Amino acid sequence: MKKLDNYIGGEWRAPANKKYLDNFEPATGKVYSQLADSDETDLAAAVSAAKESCSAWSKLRVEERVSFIEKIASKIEDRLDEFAKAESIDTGKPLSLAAKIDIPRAISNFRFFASAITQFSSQAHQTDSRAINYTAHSPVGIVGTITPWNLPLYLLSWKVAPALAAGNAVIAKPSEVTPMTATMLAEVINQVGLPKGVFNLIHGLGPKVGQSMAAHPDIRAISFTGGTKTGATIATTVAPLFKKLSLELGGKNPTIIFADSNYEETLEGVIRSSFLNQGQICLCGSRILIQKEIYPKFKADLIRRAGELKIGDPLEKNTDQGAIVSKSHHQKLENAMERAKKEGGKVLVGGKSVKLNGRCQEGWFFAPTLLEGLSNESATNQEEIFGPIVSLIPFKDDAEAIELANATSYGLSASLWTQNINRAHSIAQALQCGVVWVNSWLLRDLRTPFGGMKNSGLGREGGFEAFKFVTEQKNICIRYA
Ligand code: TXE
Repeated sequence: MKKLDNYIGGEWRAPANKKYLDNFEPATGKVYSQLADSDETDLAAAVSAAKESCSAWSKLRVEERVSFIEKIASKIEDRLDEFAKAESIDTGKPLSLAAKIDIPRAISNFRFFASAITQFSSQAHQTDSRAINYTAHSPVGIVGTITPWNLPLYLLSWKVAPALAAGNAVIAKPSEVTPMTATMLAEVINQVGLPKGVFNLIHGLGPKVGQSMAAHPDIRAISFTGGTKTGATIATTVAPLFKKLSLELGGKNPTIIFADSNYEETLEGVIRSSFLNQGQICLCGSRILIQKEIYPKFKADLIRRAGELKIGDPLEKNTDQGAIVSKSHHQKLENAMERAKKEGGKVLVGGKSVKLNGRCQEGWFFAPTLLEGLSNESATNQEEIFGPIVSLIPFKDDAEAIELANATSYGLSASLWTQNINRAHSIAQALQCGVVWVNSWLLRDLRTPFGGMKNSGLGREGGFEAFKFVTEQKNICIRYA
């Protein structure tokens, strides 16, 4: 069975304790590889390798760093099919999705940040006619990335690329549930000859080696994407160390549909924003707010479309819905369904696990589910479920839509469907969240700031925001006579 080791100081290293964790294929429920169950000894080795390398890396000319990062992008592109298959097997997501979105977006993350760093400039401020100030940006040193299982390579590359481009060394800890493409990224990095110690990969459990990363005083910035509870634990550990922290956490995002929207476009957009990647994307809309005039018709069409989604082997071409990432997450979805029913929710379609035949008979599948009849205050409509379970809620007018949309402790994203431009602007301004899509969803421009408000996170990544996060700013004031 394939063993996934750590990549430290340019070498593949078994964990010091020689312990490994099982890695499951969600579509079959079977163990298919093992990953290092690292602890603080492995982390100490990674920190020491990163420390040795970071000064020389930061002093390279920008074009030299850029050239390495571009090579990483090209090598992933050369192996796109292999990466996509690995991502699909590891996560349970349809192969077609990994091939169309996850891996191409990871490649463009590396390309984008390689190009963006050449445009990153400092500010200068003239003080009357007495002095000039300029702001210098220097890399923080070692950046730790802790990433989740839903978009493994995509989110890892989103953090690693800007950190490397800005001259930092990186210690990356991918989710223990999906370690495969991070290992392949380390292979690629090894092939392109990135100086040893600049990129280090540590596998293992969050509360163990992830926690040690948060607590390590020499890792000066932590970029985390994952659950809100985990984010709070990390924030508590990091606070007295005054390290930089970026938290991209969960959401309970509203999808707001007005009677004046383009009906067919909206229907397809909402099916996508509800169920893409089995609803396991922090940006998925899980509260579907529908204006009363079109509620009965839109509901009927959503039921029809959700029922048409093909649940199947992720490796098959025509599969729309693959497997749920882990047994424990699958159980969490079943528990969420029980709770929804107890709260008085009516199941319109789905609502249960699905058994497949053949290769996938032991896999963890769940039907795309639409619920109605739950108040916005119910736990189902307030707590992140992170799966293919969404709830329909009718609303009367703009004011009620805004009130319902904002009545949650989260504030990550929203999507808004209307053809009235005034309404689009005024509602977008009133929504309490970091990202608003109008007549679209998951349309991305890598230059834009990304992150959430309220319990959805802290700080922004994306574009120059990412560079500001992985660098320290210093103002230099020069007085002249
Ligand atoms: O994520 P965790 P889990 C949400 C979603 C899901 C819930 C829990 O609602 O049901 O979170 O999922 C590492 N110190 N999202 O438990 O634990 C862990 O090893 C340091 C939303 O799988 O947050 C992994 O690498 N690190 C989400 C990463 O944190 C720790 C994506 C994320 O795992 C740690 C995933 C600790 N104490 C889940 N504990 C999104 N925002 O996209 C765990 N980790």
